[in-house]
Amino acid sequence: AATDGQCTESRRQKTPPSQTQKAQDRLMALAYIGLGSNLSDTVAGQELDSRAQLNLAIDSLSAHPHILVSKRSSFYQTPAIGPGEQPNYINAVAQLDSQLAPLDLLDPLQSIENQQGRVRTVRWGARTLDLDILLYDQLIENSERLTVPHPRMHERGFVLAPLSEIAPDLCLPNGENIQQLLANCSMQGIVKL
Ligand code: A4P
Ligand code: MG
Repeated sequence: AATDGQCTESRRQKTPPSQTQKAQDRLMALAYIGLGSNLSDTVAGQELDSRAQLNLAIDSLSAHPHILVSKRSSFYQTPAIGPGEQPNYINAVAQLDSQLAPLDLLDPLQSIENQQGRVRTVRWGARTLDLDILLYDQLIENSERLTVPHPRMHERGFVLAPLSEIAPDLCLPNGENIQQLLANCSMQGIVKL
């Protein structure tokens, strides 16, 4: 449907790929979460590198009673965008099926960030774990706590590469399709692991 770079129909997947107890037959929203880390941290006495941070975050999301992690991308090593010298990031994207309303989904994401030693100092500074809601169905929201779609996702290779891996036909609410965005953004320094 997307030959001219625009999307004419929503490609929202109505049935999650694996029907678990959690999914049952309630109405599910499909959300995409961006995961990023460029610092190690010590969690419960164990030193976790960036990959381990992302794995632990995905495990914590899966353990939530109202979240089903239905897809996850590969990990990507990406050069940091932000101030000063920073280590490379590890980035990934997960697809979630959930009945949680957008702000109710943000709460567990922020508590997982906090559990994993997230300290907020400078904007775009190095971090142990960042969990962003990239998309929530075809919702457009601009409120104090939440902007969806994520306002910078369309220009960032570290988001678009893993997102297109798990959702190659995805359309944004403004009609842009992911292949078009991907073709127009820089992949310099991004390595699929
Ligand atoms: N918030 C608003 N919308 C959202 C959303 N869609 N998802 C609010 C999550 N949170 C959202 O977030 C600040 C506030 O944004 C939250 O309280 C929430 O209510 P934060 O995580 O504390 O701050 P941040 O992530 O430093 O800010 P920001 O502006 O979201 O940063 P970005 O744009 O996400 O950039 N380079 C590489 N290679 N890889 C990365 O992953 N990430 C960043 C962060 C910079 N450079 C990077 C990467
Ligand atoms: Mg964030």
